[in-house]
Amino acid sequence: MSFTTKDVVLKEDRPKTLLLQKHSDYLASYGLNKDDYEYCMTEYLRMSGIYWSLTAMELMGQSSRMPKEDIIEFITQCQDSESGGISASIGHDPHILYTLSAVQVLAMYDRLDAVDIEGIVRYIVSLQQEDGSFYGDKWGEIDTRFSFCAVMCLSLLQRLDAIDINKTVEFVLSCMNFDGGFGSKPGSESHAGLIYCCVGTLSICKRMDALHADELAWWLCERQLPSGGLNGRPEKLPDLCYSWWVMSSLSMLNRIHWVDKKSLEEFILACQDNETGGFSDRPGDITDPFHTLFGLAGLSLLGNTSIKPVNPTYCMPQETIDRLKLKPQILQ
Ligand code: GRG
Ligand code: ZN
Repeated sequence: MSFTTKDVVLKEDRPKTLLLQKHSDYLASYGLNKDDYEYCMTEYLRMSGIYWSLTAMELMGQSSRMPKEDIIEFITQCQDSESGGISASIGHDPHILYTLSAVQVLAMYDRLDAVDIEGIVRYIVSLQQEDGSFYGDKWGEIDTRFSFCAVMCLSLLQRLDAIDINKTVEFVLSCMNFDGGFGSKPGSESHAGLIYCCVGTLSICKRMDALHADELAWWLCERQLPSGGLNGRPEKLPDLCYSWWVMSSLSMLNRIHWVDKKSLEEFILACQDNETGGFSDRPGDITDPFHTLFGLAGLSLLGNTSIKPVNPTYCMPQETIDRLKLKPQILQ
């Protein structure tokens, strides 16, 4: 029996420079044809799609190419007047994931006044449980992703005081594993995406001291594979989005230098499509706005100066976080 590492091999003819103009054109035209198959199939996550595209455009200094007034009008139509929550598309059920995406978009546009803020606060408060955890919506699934959405959303609204922060932190810490990582609920396997959510929650709640920083950063930097790319847990293939989930976590832990930045940058650049524009999960795959945001945001964390600085906790431009006077904690 042999133990082979699951990885990809970067081809010699891969993109090696950043194709900014192509990415801006790709995102500007995404969704212009409302009958497009892929656009129709992603209606159930439209609000997050808008957040991924707008944030990527902001980081490239190209957000004026997005239809601002249409987006704000769409968001107001997605707020449910009864619960106060926001849905992914008009007529869908509200969910904390899309409520967060909508608030992030409005915060970037400095237009939080466009929605009923008290309604959003009421919605998030209604989702917190006795043990400090959060439901994602009225159907009652619990996940540490939803704890992160709750605190990020309320902090952007300057209303963190509305929930029980001590219990929120206590629940997240009950999901910490022996390896220093976190899963989706107590006892669940460590996964880089959920580590980002839990570290992000502690960053916003200013409780980073509760982490086992060295063990956790060690587990995170072990996600790097020979191709330079990162996987989300052991024995898995690399995927560009982990350049965000892993690197943002290491950045909050102030240990970004624990990975080989140069080979990671090469992997990220290799995930660009030099014909269509945009980034994909792995070199040669089809591009999408989700991986396009995390490719650009990952490069920003690595110090690429042709992209604006991104905040590692919020995955939003640092200038927005500064304007809102938010100070998420970074380990010193
Ligand atoms: C503000 C950026 C931002 C996010 C909001 C929703 C959310 C908070 C975070 C999601 C974190 C998460 C769970 C990311 C993981 C996404 C992903 C690639 C899941 C795939 O998991 P598997 O098990 O794939 O299908 P692997 O890579 O393990 O094979
Ligand atoms: Zn991915």
